Amino acid sequence: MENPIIVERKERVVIVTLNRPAARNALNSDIMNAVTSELAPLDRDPDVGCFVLRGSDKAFAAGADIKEMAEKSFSEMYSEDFFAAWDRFAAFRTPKIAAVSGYALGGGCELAMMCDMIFAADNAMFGQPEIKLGVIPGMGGSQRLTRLVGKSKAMDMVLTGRMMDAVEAERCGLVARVIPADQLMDEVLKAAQTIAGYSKIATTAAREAVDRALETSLREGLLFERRLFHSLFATADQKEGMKAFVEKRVADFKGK
Ligand code: CO8
Repeated sequence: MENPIIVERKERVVIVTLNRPAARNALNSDIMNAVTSELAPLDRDPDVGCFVLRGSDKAFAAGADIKEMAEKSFSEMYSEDFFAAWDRFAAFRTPKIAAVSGYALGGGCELAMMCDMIFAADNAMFGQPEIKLGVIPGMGGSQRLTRLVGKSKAMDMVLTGRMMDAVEAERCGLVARVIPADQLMDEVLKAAQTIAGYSKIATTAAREAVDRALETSLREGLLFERRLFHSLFATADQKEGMKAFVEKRVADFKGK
């Protein structure tokens, strides 16, 4: 059996490729277990500064594997807490970029939204088509999509099940950048290497602070940010970063 994912390391960047192209990278339990278990030790590795998650040219992922789910009963879904393990991927602390080419539908769109940002090829298509299957989004689509694009657009996507292209996705805030398909990985890797070159303590704190904005009030969020900012003055990387600026040289961060 082919490995459900391919994990490669380029210096401080880890590239994870979903590897079921013939099934449009439909997300089955094998993929979920491979992603969560293989990335867990890398998430803790101080020498890994960024994850990149990608699919094939045709499909980032066409959703949860409908064939795997179709015959399950409520008690099976509930007792195994079906697909809850993806929460572990969302909780990884290493910055993660989704590189989306082709379809990102249902659980595929939701998996992309679990990443810190989405870079989309100009052929990317996003959607939450679960309604067509008699169900609703189940991996965060009703929650993360609403926070990213607002209620009206989220309702449009979730209730009609239509797809949106990369331009619309960028316009409404789902996607950070749209890139010509043949340049997608170059640009994603450039951004990933930039992020991975910074202090991992600072990048971890930065994403925690941004994520907090979606969870809390402005007053609490501002206090959380300020306290995190203060706490970074306990790190050697803060000293190095500011010293390097004053000395007009490139900082050499150690993640300490
Ligand atoms: N599941 C299983 N198999 C799939 C899936 C899928 N989601 N998507 C595609 N495939 C398979 C097809 O069955 C086909 O298999 P085969 O070759 O054996 O017939 C193969 O992939 C190629 O598919 P197509 O021939 O359809 O390829 P096209 O390029 O013509 O079309 C599409 C690609 C548009 C992506 C089309 O395949 C499609 O619409 N797929 C289904 C999309 C969808 O409905 N996704 C939502 C799934 S439900 C979901 O994601 C819920 C997530 C929450 C779960 C959490 C629970 C708690």
